Amino acid sequence: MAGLLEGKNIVIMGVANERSIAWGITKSIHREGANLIFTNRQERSYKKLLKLLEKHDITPKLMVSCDVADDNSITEAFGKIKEEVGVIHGLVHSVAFANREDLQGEFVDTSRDGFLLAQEISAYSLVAVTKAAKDLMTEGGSIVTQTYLGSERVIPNYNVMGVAKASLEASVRYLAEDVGKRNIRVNAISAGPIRTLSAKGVSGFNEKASVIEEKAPLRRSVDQDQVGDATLFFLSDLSRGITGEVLHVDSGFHIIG
Ligand code: NDP
Ligand code: N5H
Repeated sequence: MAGLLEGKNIVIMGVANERSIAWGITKSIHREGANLIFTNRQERSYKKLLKLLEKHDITPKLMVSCDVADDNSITEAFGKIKEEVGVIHGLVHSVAFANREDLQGEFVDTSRDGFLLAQEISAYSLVAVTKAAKDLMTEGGSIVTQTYLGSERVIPNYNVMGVAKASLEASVRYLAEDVGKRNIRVNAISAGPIRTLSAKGVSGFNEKASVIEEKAPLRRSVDQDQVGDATLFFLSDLSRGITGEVLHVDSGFHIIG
């Protein structure tokens, strides 16, 4: 039987290493026959990704550098993708950043610069890459981003990132309306805590992860493969009637009061 994404060209932004959520997504969509186009910011991530692809015997269609903080970098990256690949059918946005000092203590102490930086990299970047990607999605498409429950509730230490994720989720809805007429869908996955490079060293992670195992309906933590399969659903035709949605992949934790 043909894979769910056979012959589809999918751009994946945000693989830093084997623990990245974007790597879980890569494995799911590779399994279903997608052609993979990767973007990285740091050289270090690019090298890690090269090794990972080799280890898993995956041949990417293209790898380009892209810093979402820089409009020229986005234009160049999507220009190269257009040149080398032409049409794309999907985009995975798995990128966020905030200063470490803004991920502890009280939200009220967030600096102007820290607030704007979190918004720029973690929310505006989705707007900027959707603008660039939509012109390459001439056969329709699907865009999927990654969010966290801290957008809906006050979760200690998530602070500036919670406000950025609220902005990201609202952007998903506004973007969904804009690009819907081109048959492009925009959705988000709200994942439970997963130990990744980003999560490393931020206070409060262990506590949040253990609460899932105790309190979530499924009483187990979430992993990259589960997020990968849910993202695959959004990228595939199985979700063709869904846009502007935030889907929780969190063992059901968000329904518990
Ligand atoms: P990773 O650290 O593996 O991935 C974060 C990625 O963001 C890195 O690949 C990094 O690229 C990229 N990035 C940061 N700044 C920029 C930039 N300016 N331009 C381009 N890329 C950039 O962590 P995760 O996999 O955990 O994070 C992926 C997404 O999942 C994030 O949006 C995060 O908020 C979200 N999420 C994570 C959860 C978790 O528990 N881990 C839970 C819910 C949501 P580079 O390495 O090249 O710098
Ligand atoms: C309640 C929690 C725990 C506390 C908050 C964590 C927030 C993490 C998100 C941001 C994206 C982490 C971040 O920006 C770290 C950087 O300051 C430092 N790290 C880096 O620069 C590394 C090297 C690179 C690869 O990282 C990035 N981002 O570029 C939330 C957790 C329970 C769940 C969670 C961890 C959510 C989330 O959004 O990631």
